[in-house]
Amino acid sequence: MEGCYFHWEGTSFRPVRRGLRGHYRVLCATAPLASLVPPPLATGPGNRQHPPFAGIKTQTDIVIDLYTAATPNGWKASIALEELAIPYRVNPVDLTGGEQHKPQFRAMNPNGRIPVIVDHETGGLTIFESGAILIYLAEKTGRLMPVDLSGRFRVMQWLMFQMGGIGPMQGQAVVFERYFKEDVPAARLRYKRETRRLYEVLDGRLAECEYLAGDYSIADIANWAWVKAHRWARVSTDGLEHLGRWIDLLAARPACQRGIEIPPPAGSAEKQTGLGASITTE
Ligand SMILES: N[C@@H](CCC(=O)N[C@@H](CS)C(=O)NCC(=O)O)C(=O)O
Repeated sequence: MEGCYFHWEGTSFRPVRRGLRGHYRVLCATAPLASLVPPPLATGPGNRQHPPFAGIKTQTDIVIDLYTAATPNGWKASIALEELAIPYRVNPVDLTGGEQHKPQFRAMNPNGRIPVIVDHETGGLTIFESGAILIYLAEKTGRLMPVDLSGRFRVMQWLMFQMGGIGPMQGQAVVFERYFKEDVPAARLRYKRETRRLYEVLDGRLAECEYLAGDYSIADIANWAWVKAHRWARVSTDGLEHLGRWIDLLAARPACQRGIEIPPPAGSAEKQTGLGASITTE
C-alpha cells in the first residue's frame, strides 16, 4: 500500500497554454488508455488520437510525455518540467479507474504508479519513480542541481529524505486519517507524529539555508510538493517558522503554481476522498 491522495481544490478542467521562448510547453491529452503508449512523433495516423491543443503546432514540439495524476508525486514531475520549460504533453492517468494497473501502463512502470515520463529526445527512454524523474530532468538540462560532487549530493540527500521519509510517512498519515475503512488511532498517531518530526528536521535545515540544498533545486520541489499539502494529512506546521517561510517562497514561484495545476483538478474534496480510498487502501 503506497501513500497517495488527491488535490481537492478547484473545479475547472482546461488545457494549459503558456508561452515561453516562443513555444508552448504544455498540452493535456485526452487520449484513452489504449493510447497510453508514446504516440509517434512523425506525422501519421497515430497522431490523430492526440489532437494538439492551441499553441502546439506539431507533435514534434513535444519532448516529454508525462503520465500523471493530481497528486504530490505527480506534481514533482510537472513542477520540474515547468521550471525547466521543457515542452511536454500531459497524459492524465485515471487512478480511480485503475488505468495504472492496465498492461499498457505496466509496460512503462511495472509498479503501476504515476508519474512516468517518456523522453522522445532520447529514443523514447521511459522513466518511473518521481525521484529518478527529477534527477533525470536535472541532469538532462544541467539545471536544478549542481554539477560538483558535494553540491550534487547535498541535493541527493534532501531528495532521498523526501522519497524515503516525508512521502511514505505523510502518505500513510493521509491513508489512516482519511481513507482507511477502520479507524486505527495508533496508526494515525504514529504516521502523523513521524510526519511532524520530519517537518521539524526540515525546519531546522531551513533555519540555516534559504533552500534545502543551498540553491533552489529538485530537493525543494520534491519536499514542497508534499509539505504544501500538510493540511490534507492533518499535520500541523505551527511553530515551524522557517518551514513556513520556505513554503511561501516556493508557492510564489510561477512554475510551482502551474505545476500543481497539472493535470487540472477534477472535483470536490468529498469526491476526491471517496476516490482516494479506492486506490490507497486496496
Ligand atoms: N515511489 C513512487 C510512488 C508513486 C505513487 O505512489 N504514486 C501514486 C500517486 S501519488 C499512485 O500512482 N497511486 C496509484 C495507486 O495507488 O494505485 C514515486 O515517487 O514515484
